[in-house]
Amino acid sequence: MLSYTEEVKHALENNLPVVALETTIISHGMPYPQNIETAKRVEKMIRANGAVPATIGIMNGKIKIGLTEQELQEFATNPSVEKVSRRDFAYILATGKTGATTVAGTMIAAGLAGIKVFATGGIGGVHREGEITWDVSADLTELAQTDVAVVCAGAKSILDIGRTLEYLETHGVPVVGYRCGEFPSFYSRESGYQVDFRLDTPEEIASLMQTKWQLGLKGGLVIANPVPEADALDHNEIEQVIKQALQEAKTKNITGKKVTPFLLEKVKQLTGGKSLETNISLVKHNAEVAAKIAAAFCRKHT
Ligand code: PSU
Ligand code: MN
Repeated sequence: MLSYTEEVKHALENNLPVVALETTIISHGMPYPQNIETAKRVEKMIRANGAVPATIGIMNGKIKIGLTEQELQEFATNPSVEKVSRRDFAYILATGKTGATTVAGTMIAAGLAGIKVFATGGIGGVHREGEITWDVSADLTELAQTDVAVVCAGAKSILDIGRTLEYLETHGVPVVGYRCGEFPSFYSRESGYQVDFRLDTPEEIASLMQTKWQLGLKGGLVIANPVPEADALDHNEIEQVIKQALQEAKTKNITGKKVTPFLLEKVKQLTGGKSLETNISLVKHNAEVAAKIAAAFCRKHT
C-alpha cells in the first residue's frame, strides 16, 4: 500500500535524512496559489539543508511517500480532496479517494515508512470549550503512540493551549522548545505557557529522540520552533481575530473535522494577507530545523 518516489526510496534505503510533510496544510490550510508555492519552497528548503522531503498523501488506494509536482498540484487545486486523520485513513485508502493527511494522518504514514522527523505549521489540540464539546484533535492521540518527532511553531490559539499541554503531559509526549523556553502560539512567539524542556541544538534533540525510543517509550515528540521574530504577529491583535472567528463558528454551528479549516480560513480573511505571510515563513523555518534534526538523527545511526 506504500508507494515511494525514487528519491525518497533511495534515501530511506541508504539511511539518508528524510523529512515528512503533510498535505492538509496544502489542501485545507492555505489558498491557491500560495499553497503550491509554499509546498515547493518547503521541499527546496529541506533539500538545501541536507535532507530529502517526503510529502505524504493518499491517492488511488496508495499511501504516497513523496509526491511528484503534478500530484502536489492536484492536492493544491482539487476541492474534493478529503481531510484524512486517523479515523478517515482506512476509508479513504479503501475507496481509492484522494486524501490530504493531517498531522495525525501523516504521522501514521511516516511511521509505516520509517521516517522519524516531520515538519508542519501547527499541531491540532484541545479546542477552546473542549471540556463541553469534547473536540480534541486526533493529532494528540497520535503523538501519544507513533514514533515521529513533529517540528511545529506550537499550536494556534484557536485552541486551548493549556489543556493541549496537559493532555500531552498525561500521554507522555515531551514538548521541547528549540532555542525557546516559552511554548509558541504559531503566529506569535508567546503563549503564556512554558515548554517542558529547552534544547538548543539539533544534536541534542536527536539524542533525546534516540534515548526515548531506545527505552521503548513509544510515541512522538513535539519540537516547538517559534516563528522568526521579523514575521511574528502581535499576540493581542491575533487574539481579537481569533475570538471573532470562534464566535462565527459557534453561530454557524460548525462541528467535527470542519472546525479547524473553518477557523484557519476565517483568521486568514480577518487578518488579510498578513497571517498568510507569517504562516509561510514559519513553515519554511520548521522545514529547515527539521532537516537539521533529521541529519543529526541519521548521523547517530551510521
Ligand atoms: N493548525 C494549523 N494549520 C493547519 C492545521 C492545524 O495551524 O493546517 C491542520 C493540520 O493538518 C492538523 C489539522 O493536523 O489541521 C488538525 O485538524 P483537527 O483539529 O480536525 O484534528
Ligand atoms: Mn476536531
